[in-house]
Amino acid sequence: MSERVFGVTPPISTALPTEAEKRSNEALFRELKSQGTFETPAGVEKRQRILRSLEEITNEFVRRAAREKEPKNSILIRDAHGRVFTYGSYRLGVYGPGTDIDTLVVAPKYVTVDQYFAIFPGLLVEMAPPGAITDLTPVPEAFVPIIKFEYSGISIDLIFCSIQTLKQLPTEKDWTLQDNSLLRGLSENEVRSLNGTRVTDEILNLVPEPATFKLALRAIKLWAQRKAIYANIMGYPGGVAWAMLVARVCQLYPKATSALIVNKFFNIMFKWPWPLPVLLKDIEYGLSVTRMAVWNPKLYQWDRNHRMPIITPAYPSMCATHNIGKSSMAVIQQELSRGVQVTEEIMVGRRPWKDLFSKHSFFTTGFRYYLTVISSSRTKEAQNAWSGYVESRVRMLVQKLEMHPSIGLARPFNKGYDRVHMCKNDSEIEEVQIGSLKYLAKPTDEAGTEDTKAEVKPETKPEIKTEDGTSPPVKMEGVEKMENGVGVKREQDEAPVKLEDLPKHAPEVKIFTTNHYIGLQLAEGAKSLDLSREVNDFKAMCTSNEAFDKNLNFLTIQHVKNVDLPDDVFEPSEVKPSKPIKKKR
Ligand code: 3AT
Ligand code: MN
Ligand code: MN
Repeated sequence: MSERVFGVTPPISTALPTEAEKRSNEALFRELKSQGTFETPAGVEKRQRILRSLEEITNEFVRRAAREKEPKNSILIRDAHGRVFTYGSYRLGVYGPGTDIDTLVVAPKYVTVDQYFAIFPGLLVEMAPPGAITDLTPVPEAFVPIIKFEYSGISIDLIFCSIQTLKQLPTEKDWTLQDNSLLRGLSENEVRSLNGTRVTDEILNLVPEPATFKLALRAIKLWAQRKAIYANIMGYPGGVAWAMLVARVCQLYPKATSALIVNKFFNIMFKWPWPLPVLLKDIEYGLSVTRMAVWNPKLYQWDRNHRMPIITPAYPSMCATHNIGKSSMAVIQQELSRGVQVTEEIMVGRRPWKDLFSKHSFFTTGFRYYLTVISSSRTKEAQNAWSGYVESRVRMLVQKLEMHPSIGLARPFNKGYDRVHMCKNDSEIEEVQIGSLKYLAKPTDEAGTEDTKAEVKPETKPEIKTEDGTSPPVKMEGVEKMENGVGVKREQDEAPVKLEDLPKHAPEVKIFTTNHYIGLQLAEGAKSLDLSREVNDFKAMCTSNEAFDKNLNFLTIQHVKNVDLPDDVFEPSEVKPSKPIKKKR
């Protein structure tokens, strides 16, 4: 009897689960349920309805495109149809109540991306139930062109690709995008669009038991989110990378329960001999359907720089973790090692699964010193674009900081904090731009304050810790300082406008800010820290980009001591670091 071997090596163990492992698995399932990671049955059904509707809209879109292309070709028009695929967490079957549906519209060769942006948005509004489509945002200039919207309250990321080898798409229900020749004639960005689905499909094909994989991945995703090490853009693994790591462990233990997979995940990944890549199958080289480079450290110096390479299985294979830097790798390793300890105890019944999902201590006890990158704008739209750009650059600042001899670790928090402020005059605006939280809008002042990107889930009781007392305070130079959440004004700033100079009932102006926090650990023996070069280089890089409009946008980098962190980064159950009480002698 021969069984299919999944993966590039034989399995480590094919042992069947023990009774204790089965019980632990049930406990894990219950914990993930009570943590609210599963979508409700009604939500599941709603998502299926939305996808059916998107299929209809897609077919109508392709018909219209066919009519534009060949108005006299009635057969082409009659048979014209598109196909809808999903990718991301929805396709992997690990979505929760709040997550989006990542969706791909596939069309025959003659349909252009221009038609997609010209026709699809209007058709959506026309064909969906009245009022169902909100926040419709086409982004044609994105790396992967995308239409974003909410459909009956569910966010949809809709991307597009037309297949250059097909004038009519197959109608078989089980048609997939697996065939490499479908990539023929596509641009790099179009290959990227197709590969979201091709990669998730391959991952599911390459694990022995998809259901086991999914539950284990849910656990790992929740763990990584709680530890703030989930976010490709900030230099941590994203959803696809975590999925591939879990899939690899599933290959090595084909008969194991999800609970054991989670435990083995920590053991194997903590000891993984990086930069040995994690592969789900052998990389396919030498196909010539696209000119895109396949990940190959033997050939490309760039690929040799990847610290924790996790390689996508679908051709052309790429590294999903090229963003991981020195500090984020150190943080990931530390969390993996804690994961080993905790899950070892969980597996022998000495601790509950809940303990694996306790929240990070990034703000509570993690650091004494932080940098915060504050992007701000005068309108919400301007801020969406500007903060998005700045967010994508924070990694570069982290990289510069990591090279500084006095810095041991520069850990970016994985999410930004969005805030809205109401200002009465230019002086207040300037204060807000450099970090003041004095003019925060009340939640009633309008949308914006509630959509802080960071997750808010009350968690475990934090340890109370103030000054560690071992290292003397460090003098920080080159970065503006923030105290009690208020930026210290620079000397060259003009005198603030006096109240009597203002017109009565001055109209209030909204200012939108996004803060990214970077926790700093100093190198041994470091006494002072001059970050002016790193900070100035970073500011210059960002403000010289076309994303920056000096009339609308502003950028500053401040340093914040733990005791001066703003209240809203803490949850009610957390204790904010406080200044040590000086004893009277
Ligand atoms: P959620 O459950 O939605 O939080 P997810 O894994 O579905 O997790 P996303 O919806 O953010 O994550 O992304 C789905 C996929 O889309 C992952 C990646 O292949 C692609 N993707 C997302 N953002 C980007 C990006 N900025 N650049 C390139 N690809 C991206
Ligand atoms: Mn998603
Ligand atoms: Mn998405």
